[in-house]
Amino acid sequence: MASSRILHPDMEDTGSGLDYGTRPETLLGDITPNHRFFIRSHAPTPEIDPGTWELRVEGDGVRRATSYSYTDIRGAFPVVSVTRTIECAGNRRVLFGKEVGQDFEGTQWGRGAISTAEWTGVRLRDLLEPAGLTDAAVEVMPEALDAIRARRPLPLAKALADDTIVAFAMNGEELPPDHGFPARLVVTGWLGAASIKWLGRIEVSEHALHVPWNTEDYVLITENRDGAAASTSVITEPALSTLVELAWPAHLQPGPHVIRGRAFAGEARITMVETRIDDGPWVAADITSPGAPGVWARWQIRWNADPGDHVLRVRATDDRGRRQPESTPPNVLGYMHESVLAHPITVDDGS
Ligand SMILES: Nc1nc2c(c(=O)[nH]1)N[C@H]1C(S)=C(S)[C@@H](COP(=O)(O)O)O[C@H]1N2
Ligand SMILES: [Mo]
Repeated sequence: MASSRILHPDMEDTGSGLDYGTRPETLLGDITPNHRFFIRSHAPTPEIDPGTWELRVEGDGVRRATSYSYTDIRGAFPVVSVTRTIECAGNRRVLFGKEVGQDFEGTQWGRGAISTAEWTGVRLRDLLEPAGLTDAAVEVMPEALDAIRARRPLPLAKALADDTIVAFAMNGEELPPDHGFPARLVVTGWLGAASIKWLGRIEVSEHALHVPWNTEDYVLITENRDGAAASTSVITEPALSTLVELAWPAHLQPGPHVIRGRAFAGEARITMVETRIDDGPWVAADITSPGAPGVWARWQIRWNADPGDHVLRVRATDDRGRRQPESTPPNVLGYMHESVLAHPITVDDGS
């Protein structure tokens, strides 16, 4: 639906025709404005009439199939607003490929598949409750109205969490078509693929559900040396990561600078961010907004830049004691890149 696309022209174009990244150097506040929030869509944005739209809750895990109109979603349940970061599991795939000397298929993301919004909507559990969960219900699967019927199950506990919401607004505006109008799921601290857009149906199941997005896509597949699949695991949380709010590569004038960035730890909390310039020591950055589980933290450093070519490395630590590693073991689909990045910065000679 190109007519309603609100995308800023400076977005990172991945070349897929559907997917656009947020340029880190354009970030200003905690929130990513709607027109710069990254877009990851596997099929074109469906045109949905809110007047006839309905959201069905059904499956063997509920006692009564139930259906809600757009008016019900907007007006019949307590409304909550939560600020949450969404990151695609494939973020940094191009940089991952360079690290391991491999071309990964899939959306060619640089650093742009991560953004943060204040989402407003209703709790998923408030929509499930009137349908009457059975004692044996184990999974809840949101399903989309797009051409691929995008869907991915959540364990019951995550579906019932306080901050798992069906959002109808984003940063104080009606949800834009590309981000899931009329309603999308927002799942805190999990990979973007859990946050299904253009909701049409929610299946509650008494058994585990197997769909493309937890069997073929959004799974970590590792291979033996002979190319045979060695293991497959379903991705839930995204990688521990940081980004620098500069272009890649960056060009700066010599002299004092404040370099800013973000760090994200999925369901965990960032506790420390360290930076290192060239072969210098690791130095703790100032954490200027502490983030929270599901929300990126912000950090900054002062740097007096000398002319020449430099490399800025940044690594985050979270409250589970994880720290970003120097390298990431490859997986077939190039997900979950978590290595410390060597950000190239050229400082002009000032003449
Ligand atoms: N219906 C539907 N929901 C979807 C997708 C999709 O293609 N179709 N993409 C998922 C993926 S992989 C990501 S990373 C997020 C991206 O959300 P955004 O486009 O609002 O940034 O949406 C998720 N929800
Ligand atoms: Mo994604």
